[in-house]
Amino acid sequence: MISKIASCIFFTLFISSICRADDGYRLWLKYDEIKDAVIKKQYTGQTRFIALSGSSKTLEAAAGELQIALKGMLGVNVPTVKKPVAGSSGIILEILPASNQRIGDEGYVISRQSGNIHIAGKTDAGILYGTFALLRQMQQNLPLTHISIESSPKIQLRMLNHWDNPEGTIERGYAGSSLWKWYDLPEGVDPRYRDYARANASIGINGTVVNNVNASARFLTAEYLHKVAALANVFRAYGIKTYLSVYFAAPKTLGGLKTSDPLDPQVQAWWNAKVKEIYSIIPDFGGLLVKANSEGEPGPQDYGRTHADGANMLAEALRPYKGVVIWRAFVYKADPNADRFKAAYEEFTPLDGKFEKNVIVQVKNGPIDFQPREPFSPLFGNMPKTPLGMEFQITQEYLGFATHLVYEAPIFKECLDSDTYANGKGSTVAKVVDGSLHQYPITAIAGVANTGSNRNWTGNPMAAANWYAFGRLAWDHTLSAQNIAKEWVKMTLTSEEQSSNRIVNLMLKSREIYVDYNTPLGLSRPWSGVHYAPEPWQNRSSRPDWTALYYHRADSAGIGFNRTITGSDALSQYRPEVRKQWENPETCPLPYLLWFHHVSWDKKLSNGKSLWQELCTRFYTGADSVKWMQNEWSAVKNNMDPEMHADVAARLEKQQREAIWWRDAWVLYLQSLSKQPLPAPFKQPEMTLEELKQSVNVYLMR
Ligand code: BDP
Repeated sequence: MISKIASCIFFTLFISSICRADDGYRLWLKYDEIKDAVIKKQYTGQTRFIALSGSSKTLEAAAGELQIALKGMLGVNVPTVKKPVAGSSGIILEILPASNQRIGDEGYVISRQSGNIHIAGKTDAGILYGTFALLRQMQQNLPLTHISIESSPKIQLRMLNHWDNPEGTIERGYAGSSLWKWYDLPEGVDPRYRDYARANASIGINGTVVNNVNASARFLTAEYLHKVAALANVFRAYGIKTYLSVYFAAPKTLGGLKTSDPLDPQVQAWWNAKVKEIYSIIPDFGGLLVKANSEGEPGPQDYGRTHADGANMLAEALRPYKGVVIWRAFVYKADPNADRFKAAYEEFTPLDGKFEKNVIVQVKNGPIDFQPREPFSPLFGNMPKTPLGMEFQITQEYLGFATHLVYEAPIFKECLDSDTYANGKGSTVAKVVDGSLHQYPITAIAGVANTGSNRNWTGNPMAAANWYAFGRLAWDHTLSAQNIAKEWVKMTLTSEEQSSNRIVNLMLKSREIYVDYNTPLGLSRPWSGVHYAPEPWQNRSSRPDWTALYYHRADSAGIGFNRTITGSDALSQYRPEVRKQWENPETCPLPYLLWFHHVSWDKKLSNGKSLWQELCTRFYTGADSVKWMQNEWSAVKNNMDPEMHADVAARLEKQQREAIWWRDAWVLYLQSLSKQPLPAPFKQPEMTLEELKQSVNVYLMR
């Protein structure tokens, strides 16, 4: 059934991986032999065959996955058959009638009937997702005897966005170079692409944008479209559609036209022809992602047109093929007097209802830029007539790259669970994004990928949990950060209960610890540069809004950005109920305080400490907590793979040093403004501010 050659390569790669120490390549799809003899015996008796009546690449992928998994976990070769074997128990993959109301098109039902395990879906993709759901149960050694699971994704388009460039680099990528070997493609198809697709399918991701939003027009050439098609040919069987980011000025640069004005008939004709060409090469192409009039990228405003004009032109071209336009709302102008926080709302809310039906506006979770903590973007809840998609960042641009351990599910959840009050209490961001609040006809969620060519995919093995968590939440945003971490740890690191609990706890605390030493109390740091080293003093840049000062506004009086009515009034972009939570500095929750208020150093906070004392406390306890993380990690050493353990331990050691670096940079710099001593029991940093600045300069020089 399964193409022999493909399964052979697949299998060889897989087995050779199993035989070595754990290098992380298998991610959460390890399928190691089950140690518990009772469970193993039970599972073996319950999975003697895999019955599938139909045939398709996707069903073959599902059956193939089961075979590999069962071989790994149980040590048996399970045959695929056309009909259930009488008198024996096995797994039956089956299609449900389209009329079935209980589940969505990609949903699945797993049930036990007459001794067999049925995995049913309305589509082959649904069956594939059900297959991975069953394997997730088995990898956690959960009993199958009364298994009964029904699940459908809450969001339609669940995508990864790769910021990968044609020359193989990745913008904000920290795990090696691009997975896509553009030079070898389309003839050379790395078997790794299939493993990428398997990993994504296992968590329900059904779309991938393969190139950077700062897009090269090269991707629209026939040469590159054929390369992309070769990737799409691999992804298809796993239910994944392929998308491209486009360069808005391509009609000029590539097409030789005099303009890229979206209202120009020649430009429209150029895009129509280009889209037609794309679909002739990739028949199930998903659509186009666009970053326009943002950070120097061209766009419709270059011709006095609106974002809607630009998006609608592409939507027209894609409509005959049922393709979508995903238009990003990440826009802001280089105006030192404006508040970047307000820009996306100001530009996009007037356009609500003006977009074609196959356009989704993709909004970053926060109003600024993937900070360690941001309030939710005020666009959510304020565009009822325009489908808004969520954009999260999985890659750790502001979260310590592949060095710092930050489990991101709490970041994603914090945003999704925020209440916009758009239709009264309970109008969460999640309900905006899943379409239930405004009855959006299309729904989407994207994560900026953290994958790269490193053997373990994500650089830091712990960062794979973020890829995993993104996918699981994209499928079902009601899952908890804790349960997702539990699943991932059990499948990836250790099944030993105590160690697993310890790691989950460490993961759940990691984000708050990072925030404490990096950007406590609502500080942010999207200043220019590599976004790694501390530079709170940075006051010069090619753009005034790319300085540190622009964001933290620290001076001799205090620190923080006044976004109340006496300041930029960004708070007015939220509903009154939301505004009320944040507009009063006396009652504003501390995690958001400096997002909305300029607070004096001596100001007494709700916990009785002065702002200065509280800031210092956060910086110091945050940095100290990394030592706690190290200790926790040491404690699990004997219950997991030694190589992987050592890898993470080394990263934590560096994180510990760098947490102190961040702490000291902030403390020394802010002290030069607050002119206050450090509160007891904290000790003055060893370096002077000048020495610290020098260490950052050296870092940036490399
Ligand atoms: C910022 C990144 C930049 C991206 C931009 C974007 O620093 O590299 O191009 O976002 O999302 O976070 O377009």
